[in-house]
Amino acid sequence: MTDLGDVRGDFPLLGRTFEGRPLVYLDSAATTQKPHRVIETIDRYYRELNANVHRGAYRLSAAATDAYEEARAKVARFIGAGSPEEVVFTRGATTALNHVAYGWGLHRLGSGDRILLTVMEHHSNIVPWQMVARLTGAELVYLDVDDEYRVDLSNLDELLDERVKIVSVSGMSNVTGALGPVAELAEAVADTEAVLVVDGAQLVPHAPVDVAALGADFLAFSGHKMLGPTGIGVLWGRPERLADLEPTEGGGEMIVDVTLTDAKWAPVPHRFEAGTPPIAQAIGLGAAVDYLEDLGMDAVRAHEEAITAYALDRLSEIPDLTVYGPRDVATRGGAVSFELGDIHAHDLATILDEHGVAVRAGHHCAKPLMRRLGAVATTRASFYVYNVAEDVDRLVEALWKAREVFGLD
Ligand code: C6P
Repeated sequence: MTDLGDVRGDFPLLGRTFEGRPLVYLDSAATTQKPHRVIETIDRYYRELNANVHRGAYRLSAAATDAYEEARAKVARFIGAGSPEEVVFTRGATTALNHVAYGWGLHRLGSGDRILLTVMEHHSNIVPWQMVARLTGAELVYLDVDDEYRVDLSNLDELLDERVKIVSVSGMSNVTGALGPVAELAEAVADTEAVLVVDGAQLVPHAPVDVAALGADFLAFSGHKMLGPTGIGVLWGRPERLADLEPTEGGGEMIVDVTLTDAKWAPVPHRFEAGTPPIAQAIGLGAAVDYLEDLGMDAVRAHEEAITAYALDRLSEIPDLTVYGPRDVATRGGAVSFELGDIHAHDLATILDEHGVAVRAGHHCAKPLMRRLGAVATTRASFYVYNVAEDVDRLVEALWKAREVFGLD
């Protein structure tokens, strides 16, 4: 199935059993498991390196600062950024998107302006824009999805007029798995005044991303969805965009001078990192990036296509099962949402859990998309580097059991 080899042994949690059954972890779109290398890096940081960064005049603090800045450089290299200064550490993708909404949108939008989104977005790429629209009088407009669950670009020319100042799109849906039309939007936006923001929370962990070729102005993603710890994420921005972005949080670390009435911002990216940053988490993310680079992101993507194709095939054997997502694996990632007859998504997830299969159920923080799909809730299996064909087989077996339990036969 894969060029990755069997990496499961690198992930201690995957050795857990539930009532004698080995865990089948199919919720990596929510958060991924962590390899030894990440866990050990964080452990070592607290044992050997712990000190605050950018402050202390002593060697331990200098070493912690070096490790923190080295993690920034690793992330920059991983996404093809021109320099580490293009990488802002945040709490996660959500915080990164809020930085752009409040640091860019709030200062530039006004009544008559528009923000163009898609109905496929996660709440993190809708709600901050709604909040800023409320404050500025700007209006939200949306691209729809088509019958294949892809963003429908047929009325893009009509919607993308001079009123649109921000376009923000997901690189990959956490519900349907559909890839977002980033390249198409980048091309369209290039002729306008609008900036393009990409929510890369699901894209960056699962496919090679090169910001030099992406055509975006800003890219947001989360460390915990790419084998790193929670509490760390990234906002990448083009240097000229970051230079014009306003900080949204004030405090220590983000200034070069403060008087009783005024403050002068520190250079980018530090002006966006007020307060003590998530040091151990950033260093842990650096270790996750090392691990993914060793696997190779092309191989990660190839594995995802293979396991998703296998899952879609096997799921098609089950009567009454509806998959909400594209069939062609070249146009999608490994988040597979489905409904089984009229079984409620949560009931189904509970039965799957009884068989050791961990999946997510609900609206997946994408209520507008769920409404558009006509589903109140779906059950979602999502795959990552450590999933193997047997995991899919266990899911399918458990779904047959669920059919029995709910009398679907
Ligand atoms: N989706 C899921 O189970 P944070 O919570 O900041 O790390 O990531 C937010 C986010 C933004 N965009 C997309 C496309 C996402 O999938 C997520 C997180 C998780 O699908 C939790 S709701």
